Amino acid sequence: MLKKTVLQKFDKELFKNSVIYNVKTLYRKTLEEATQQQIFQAVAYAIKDVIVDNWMNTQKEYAKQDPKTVYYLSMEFLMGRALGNNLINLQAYNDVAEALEDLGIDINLVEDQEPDPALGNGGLGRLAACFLDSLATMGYSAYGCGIRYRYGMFKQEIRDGYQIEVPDNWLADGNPFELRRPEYAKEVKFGGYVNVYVDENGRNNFKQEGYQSVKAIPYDMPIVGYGNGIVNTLRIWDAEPVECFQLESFDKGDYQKAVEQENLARNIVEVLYPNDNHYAGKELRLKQQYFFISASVQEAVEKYMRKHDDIRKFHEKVTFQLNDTHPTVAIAELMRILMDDYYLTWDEAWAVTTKTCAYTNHTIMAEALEKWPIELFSRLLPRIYQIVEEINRRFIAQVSQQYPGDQNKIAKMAIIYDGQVKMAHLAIVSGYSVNGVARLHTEILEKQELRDFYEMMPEKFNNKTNGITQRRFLLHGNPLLAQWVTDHVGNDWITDLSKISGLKIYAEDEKAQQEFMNIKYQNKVRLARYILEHNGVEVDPRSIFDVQVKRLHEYKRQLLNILHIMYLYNELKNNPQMEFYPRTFIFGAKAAAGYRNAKLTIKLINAVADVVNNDPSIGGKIKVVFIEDYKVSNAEWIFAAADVSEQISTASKEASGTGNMKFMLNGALTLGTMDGANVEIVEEVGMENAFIFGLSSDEVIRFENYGGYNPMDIFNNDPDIRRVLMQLINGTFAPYDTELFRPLYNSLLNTQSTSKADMYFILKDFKPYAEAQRRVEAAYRDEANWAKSAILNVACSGKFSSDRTIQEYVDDIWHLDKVVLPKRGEKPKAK
Ligand code: GPK
Repeated sequence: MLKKTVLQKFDKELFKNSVIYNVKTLYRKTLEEATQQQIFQAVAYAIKDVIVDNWMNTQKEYAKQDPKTVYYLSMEFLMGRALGNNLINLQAYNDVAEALEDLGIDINLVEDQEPDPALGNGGLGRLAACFLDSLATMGYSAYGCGIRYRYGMFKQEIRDGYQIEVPDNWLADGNPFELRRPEYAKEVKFGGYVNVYVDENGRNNFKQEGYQSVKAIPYDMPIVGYGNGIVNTLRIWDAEPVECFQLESFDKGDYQKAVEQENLARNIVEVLYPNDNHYAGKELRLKQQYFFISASVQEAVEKYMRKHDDIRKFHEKVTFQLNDTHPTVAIAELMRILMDDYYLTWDEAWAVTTKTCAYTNHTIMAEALEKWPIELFSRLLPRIYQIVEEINRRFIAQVSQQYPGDQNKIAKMAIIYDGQVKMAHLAIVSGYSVNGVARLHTEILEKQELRDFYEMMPEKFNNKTNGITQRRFLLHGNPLLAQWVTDHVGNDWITDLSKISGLKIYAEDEKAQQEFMNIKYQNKVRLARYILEHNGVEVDPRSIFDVQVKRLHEYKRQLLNILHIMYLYNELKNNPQMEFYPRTFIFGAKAAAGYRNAKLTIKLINAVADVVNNDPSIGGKIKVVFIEDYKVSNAEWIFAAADVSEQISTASKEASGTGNMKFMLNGALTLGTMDGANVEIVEEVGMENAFIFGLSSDEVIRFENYGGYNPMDIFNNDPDIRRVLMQLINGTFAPYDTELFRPLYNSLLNTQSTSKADMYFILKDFKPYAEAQRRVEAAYRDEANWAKSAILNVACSGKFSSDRTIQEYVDDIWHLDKVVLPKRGEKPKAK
């Protein structure tokens, strides 16, 4: 077993012995006999041993220093693989790679054995993961709190061009990094009714009775800070049935209840809902929300009370950040605990709660807003509902006072209205901070979506432009470029990305340009190999790699991209001699299982790929690749290999985007609309180093407010567009079923029962997009200038580190204390 910490000198022999020992005790095997998976487990346990030392030390130090702690409450943590990242943050990656090589083991193959922990859908869940990395690296006390889904985001297989969802049994081989903590189990109660009893002190006691309960068992995952010995905790909750009844004493009713409770426990953490930016209103989803929130809030309060005596000062040591509205029941749950368990008055409990909870909004898409029917909400969470009703009653009184006689204000702002509980309103009214995730997004919240709330409580509103961790998305994902950056500006960028601006002076340096393009080429070769292995498609690493990877959603407009590819293909067929720089269009995207147009778009991409990739008459100038099962682990390789970053959402719809930042960090040029954080990316790198096109968010919002536009005018007047659209319904890409893509055609041209024609302005932006794509091609032909722009993108990406984002959360919202660990063997300094 390892005895020293990796922060002290890495002991190679000790590590090798530890791996051999683990293979023996875990599997009764020698290294030669062990499978790849078993070697992965043995390596992971050897590293965990090191991490646990640091973990214990960190928690001991936190107990001593008692810093304020943030609980990042989130339904999703899209962590990605842990092993490589942990090694990076322990600053032990190269040493371990060497040690494994001594043993005849390739570290890449070992890393590749780990299933991606995919407890998230996309941007929102990955943001949570980046934030945890930054919090640990910057020395802030933090817990991530979430759900240990038995099945995470589904695995995607493509069969006959269609997406097939395959269950993600990520725990099949066990998760070596987690620790089960049964001593912190909590009971969570659902259903029943609330009775009021007056106790001996004359106080009202609210008791939930006739309920069903579930036992919540926490599993802890270590979150390793970079090079600082700090290890924070991601605490994810599993569900187990409560052991509840003695066999002799149960009658029929007890038996029924026991069975129901067991089913509840079995179902509740079974699977992640695979919806991104979409509210489905399922009862089980609300159960999941209350399940992990009740357990997390109970634990936060208990932990606080173990060391403090005055619950009225809870907010001085604890803050809850609500990652979207999904955890918003935390507000009422905290009120409940403060009043029912600690006997605070309403006003006392409210004073604490409103200084503890803060809310992040991640979207303005109407279909993503959580609005629970009263019937469902009150049946499942009767006590919580009472509390929300009272919050609502008091809030409405306040609105009436401030806007006398304005019924409309109440209709627009009430928390409970029209038979529904509006979770965003609850979060805004009951928290001390409301933030958007990019400047433009926050402005739209203030001026449009949340205007009434902004008017009434402007002091709560603030912007926190998203960020990403450079440790995973450059240092781990792109080791060649990371080394090159370090060679030019030193390695401070790893914990202070602003330092990467030192690269600017190399943008016009011919040698630097050549080195950069060479690294990009090698990364393209690496991705080409992956694509050949996984997709059986051969792509030319000398072509332009033009990439759109993100969840499939109509507002993200993958359809615009593929329609444009169809248009280019038509152009090439018309004129095979035309100037055309070879291009590889790469897509990666999962569609929500029930999202028809999204799934059909995947089929269209693959159908176009089939035709284009196999048409000898275009001489391989266009290749279209749909990468199966886009996930964090292959994303790291994809960003590293990209030349062009497609960020083409309908302006105003993408709250921020974070993939855009990962591409930029890896030296891809943005082809995008003025949406989300693209605005700030362009502000940093300069318009001349990006390709911007299309409607502005103001223009989009104006169209929306004044009845849209008529895509038929474009269809009638533009033969190129008309031809492409006709190809959706004339069998060009589906000769066996000419009606296959009719729904996509209809979405663009025919007003549907629930939506306008071309709601996302694809036809309106089509020609500007095609024109921007021509600029891309022209720019790429000038290799030196392209390299200059690419280097500048890397150099100007400093703002988009999640370290910067977290520091802003700390300064403006959380006010956490920075923790520095004393050097081992040193007495800690007095505070
Ligand atoms: C927003 F509302 C949601 C959601 O349900 N899921 C999700 O991933 C994303 N998001 C936004 O769509 C992105 O623009 C943003 O960068 C990301 O959240 C993180 O803030």
